[in-house]
Amino acid sequence: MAQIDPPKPYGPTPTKAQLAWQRMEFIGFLHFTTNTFTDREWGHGDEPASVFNPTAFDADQIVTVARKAGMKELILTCKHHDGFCLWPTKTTEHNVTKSPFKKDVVKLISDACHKQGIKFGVYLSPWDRNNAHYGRPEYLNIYREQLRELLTNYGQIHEVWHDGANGGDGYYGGAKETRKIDASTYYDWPNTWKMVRELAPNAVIFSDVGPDVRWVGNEGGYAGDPCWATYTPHGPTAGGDPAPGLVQSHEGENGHRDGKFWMPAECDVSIRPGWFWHEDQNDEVKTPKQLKELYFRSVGLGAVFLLNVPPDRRGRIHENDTKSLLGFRKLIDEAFAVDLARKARVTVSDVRGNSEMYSGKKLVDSDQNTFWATNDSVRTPSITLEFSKPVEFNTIRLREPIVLGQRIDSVEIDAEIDNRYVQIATATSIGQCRLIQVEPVKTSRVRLRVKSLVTNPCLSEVSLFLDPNEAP
Ligand code: FUL
Repeated sequence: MAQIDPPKPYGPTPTKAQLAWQRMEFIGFLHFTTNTFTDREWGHGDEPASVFNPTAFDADQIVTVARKAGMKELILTCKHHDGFCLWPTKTTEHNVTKSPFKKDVVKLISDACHKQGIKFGVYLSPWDRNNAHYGRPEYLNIYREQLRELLTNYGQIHEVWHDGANGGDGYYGGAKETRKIDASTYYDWPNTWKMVRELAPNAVIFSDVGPDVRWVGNEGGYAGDPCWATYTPHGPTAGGDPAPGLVQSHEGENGHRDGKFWMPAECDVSIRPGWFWHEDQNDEVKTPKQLKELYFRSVGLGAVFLLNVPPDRRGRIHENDTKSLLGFRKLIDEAFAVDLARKARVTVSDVRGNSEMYSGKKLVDSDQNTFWATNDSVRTPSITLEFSKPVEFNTIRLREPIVLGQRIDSVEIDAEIDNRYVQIATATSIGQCRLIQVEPVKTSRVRLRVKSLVTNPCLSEVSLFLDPNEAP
C-alpha cells in the first residue's frame, strides 16, 4: 500500500520523556524514612537519626517484588516532610550517616533498580520540618543542592516528584515555631525545574502543575472519566497563579479537552491506608481485586498508576503486600492473555494510505508506530472486525498514537447480536490506553464508531479479551 504523509499532529503532544513515561503505565512508590520507625505519617522533624534502623534491609528484595508486580519504575522518598535525608548529603547533618544504619539508602535502591532494569525516580519534599533555614531564602539553595546531589550521583533519574504539601501546623524541628511561606512565590519553581532539565534530561517532572506530569487530584489511585492528557492548571482563586499545592486539584481528575499543555495524569495511592509502613495496618493491605480495579480506573483511563508499597522496619516489602502484588499481577496477566481481535478480518469506512491496521495485518501496536488513520476531512469513521467463528469477550482495549495528540472525542462500540448491531459500550477520551469492561458478549461482528469532532482520528490498537476472572 502506498505510503502517504501521516496526519498533522493535533494540539499539544508529548515530549520523548513524557511518551516513555506514559508507556510504563504502572510504577511504584517507596515511602521509607524515620516515620517507618516512629509510626508516624508526617514526622515533626525532631526525630533523632538513631531511630532509623532497618534490621534486615534488602534493596534487591524490594525491587524484585516491584518488578514481579509489573512496576517499571520506583520512586523513593529520599526526603519526606520531616527532613531526614536517606543519603549522605552535604547539606544537612540530619541524614542517614548519623543513623545506626549508616549506609546510603538512595544508592542501594537505585543500584538495585538499575541492575534489574527498573527506572528510578526521586521524591524530595519541598516542605522540610527539620531544616533551620526552611521558610527563609537560604533554604531554596539547600533544596536545590539536595536535588543536585540526587540528580548527579545515582545514575539515570526518570522522575522527579515535587509534593504539593507544605503544612502550616507550626511544628518544626520540635521547636514549634510557625514558619509561614507563600507557596506561590517562595519556591521559585521555574528555576528549580531549569536545573532538573539540565541534570536529568530524561526525567519527567511531577507536581500539581506539571510541567510534565500532573497530580490526578486525589490520593485514591483513580482518574476521572473522561481523563484527557491535556490540562490547564488553574490557581485556587480566580486570577491567582497556579503552583504546587495551589491548584483547583479536582480538575486534575478529568483534565481539559482543550487543555493548553500535554500533562498526563499520575494516579497515586498506597497499598495500605498509610503511606508509611505501620504494624497495625498489616491486615489492611489492598486485595489483588481492589488493585485490579484501580488499574482499570487509572491505566484504563490513559493515566499512569503509581502504587506505594512501603518497606517495613526490616527494610523489606512485607509478606502481605508481596502476596497481594503478585496476586494482582496474575489477575492482570490473565485479563490480557489472549487478544481475540487478532483473528478478525478488518474493514474500515475510510483509510489514509498508510494504515497497516486496515489490511488486518496489524491491529495492535503498543509502540504506536503504526496506526489506522483516515483522510483529513473525515470525522466519524468506523472499523469493523469480522470473525469466522463467534468470539466471546468482556474487555476492550483501545489506544491512540498519542505522538499525534489526543484526537478522538469518543467511540461507540456495537456487537452484532441476532443479525443486528447492538451498542455495547461507549467511551470518551482514549489517549494512551482505554480499557472498557462489558458484560460478556458472543458475536461474529464488532463495529467501532469513532467520533473526532476536532480533527481526523487515528487508532493504534483495538483489542478484545475474555477476562476469565470477570466472566460470570
Ligand atoms: C502527600 C504527602 O503529604 C504524603 O505524606 C505522601 O507523601 C503523598 C504521596 O503526598 O502530599
